[in-house]
Amino acid sequence: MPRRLRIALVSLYALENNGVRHVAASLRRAGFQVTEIYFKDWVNNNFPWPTEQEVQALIRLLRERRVEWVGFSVRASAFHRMARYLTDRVRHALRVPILWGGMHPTFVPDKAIEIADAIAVGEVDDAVCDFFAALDEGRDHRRVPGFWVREGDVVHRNDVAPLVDLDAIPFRDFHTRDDKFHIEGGRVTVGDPFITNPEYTLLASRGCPYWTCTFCSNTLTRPLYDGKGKQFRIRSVESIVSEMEYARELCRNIRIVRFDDEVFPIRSGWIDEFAEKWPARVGLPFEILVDPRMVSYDPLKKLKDAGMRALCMGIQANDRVNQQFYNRQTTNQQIIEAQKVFRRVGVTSNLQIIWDDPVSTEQDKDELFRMLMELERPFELYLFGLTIYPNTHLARTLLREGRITEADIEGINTHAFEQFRVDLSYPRSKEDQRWLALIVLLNKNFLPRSLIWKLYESERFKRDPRPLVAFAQAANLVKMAGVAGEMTLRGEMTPLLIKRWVNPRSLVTM
Ligand code: B12
Repeated sequence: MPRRLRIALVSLYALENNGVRHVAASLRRAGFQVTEIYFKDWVNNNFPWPTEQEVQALIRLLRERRVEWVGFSVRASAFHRMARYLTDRVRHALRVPILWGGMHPTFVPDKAIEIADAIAVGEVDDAVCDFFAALDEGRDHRRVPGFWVREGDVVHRNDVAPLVDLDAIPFRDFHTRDDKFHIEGGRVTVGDPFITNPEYTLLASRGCPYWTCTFCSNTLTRPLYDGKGKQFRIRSVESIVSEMEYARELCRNIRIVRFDDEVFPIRSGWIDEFAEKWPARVGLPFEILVDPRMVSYDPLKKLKDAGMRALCMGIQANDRVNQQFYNRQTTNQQIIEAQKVFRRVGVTSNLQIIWDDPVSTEQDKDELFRMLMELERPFELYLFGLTIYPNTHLARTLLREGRITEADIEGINTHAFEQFRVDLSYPRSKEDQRWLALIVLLNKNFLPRSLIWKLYESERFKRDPRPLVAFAQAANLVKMAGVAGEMTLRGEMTPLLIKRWVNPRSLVTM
């Protein structure tokens, strides 16, 4: 049924934004006129404040499109202040109501509703159509599940909407052209800014089978949906393969597919079907994310034969910190064994570590280093800085124990903008500089392990780690050049990728 209401959805600093594309696709299917706006993109560890030119471009575009409701997708809490600023500017210029959706309003609905006129809490692929249909038909929109609505000082708080059936919602829209815009540096470009990207990202599931990791959003969404059905939902293989057939028609440059699931759904029947249909009907290399607890040879070998090129696995920290602080019941031994499996399967493994936590002792760091030294080479290492998201189990515990204040929590803090990926030149204690330099060096295949042990034992670098850090920076650059070369040969290197990752003020470690 055709609808009159004109809606804009704005993605903040993310050209990918699954959330915006899903909501846009659902609304378009329900007959609404939707304008998708991709407002700026991210650069590793650098999220500059919007310029006046960019704000004006946004306002002009919304005015030209005669938009009646503006929805901001506030995925990460660090964007809270930018979202607030843009909300104020758009509201002042156009006098239209503003809706916020995404993980941030889901994390802190009480704070978000003080700023926006309405917020979406949790998944709303279906509910968003109910919300706007009520408005379109002049019915009461204040009682729609999944939404909170503010009228002056009164807030109407509704329960979350039912979790969606992943096979029933539409694919993210890549076919609409004229309704999509990208704003960057005051320039407005028409069309989907991600359609030419060589990497296509998608989710095979929503939710997480483990959900206990204290730093993660799942410790928060799980209680939100308690008693409301199964939260970890896996798409059918048919739905995934059909999406890829649809996407390949439109995104002509796809070279690699990345599954962004919390963990890839490794279930025996499902993997068999995937391993059969993916190579036959998609045939593109792909990457997945796994947890040490689910690693075994057979399913990974099937995935490798189906085209899996690489996988990511979170190590995070050593046994003690993982178990006591992050509530991840994994062991060092499991991680060592998992890496052996990856080597047997012959798949590239990207192992991830979280640094900058407030509890790891020198002994924990030493144990982590020794465990990493035991891992069978080759492997890639991605170092992340711990970010404390509001309302997570981690934030609540650290606040209760008096180890942090509200100012350390993302939203007021913007850690994700500064040290999302660890940069060796960021100011840290001399001990941490030494550990990080050693960790950066230990997976470089061109450096023998015996050399790393010598560097580790050196008393000189314990006193002054600066030469070691400089050496690690140089080794890191050599590694980066190698990776860039390989990607160029595979046709995966693009100006967008260079812009995002080559931030000379904050070199990413790899
Ligand atoms: C995949 C992913 C990414 C991918 C995104 C790929 C893509 N194609 O979109 C990449 C790697 C790019 C990414 C980047 C970042 N991410 Co991320 N990401 C995720 C992950 C694992 C899934 C997100 C997803 O796609 N979900 C599926 C979609 C459909 O759900 P959704 O986005 O929540 O959208 C639904 C609703 O929220 C709502 N909705 C969303 N927007 C809107 C807007 C309106 C108007 C309405 C009405 C509704 C609505 O409707 C949607 C459909 O139901 C989540 C964890 C999680 N489980 O959510 C973390 C997560 C969202 N990311 C997080 C963070 C911190 C980041 C980064 C800041 C990291 C960084 N420094 O680079 C950036 C931010 C980029 C940005 N500018 O937003 C945190 C945010 C926590 C917080 N409170 O701050 C999360 C929650 C992970 C965590 N640690 O717990 N991320």
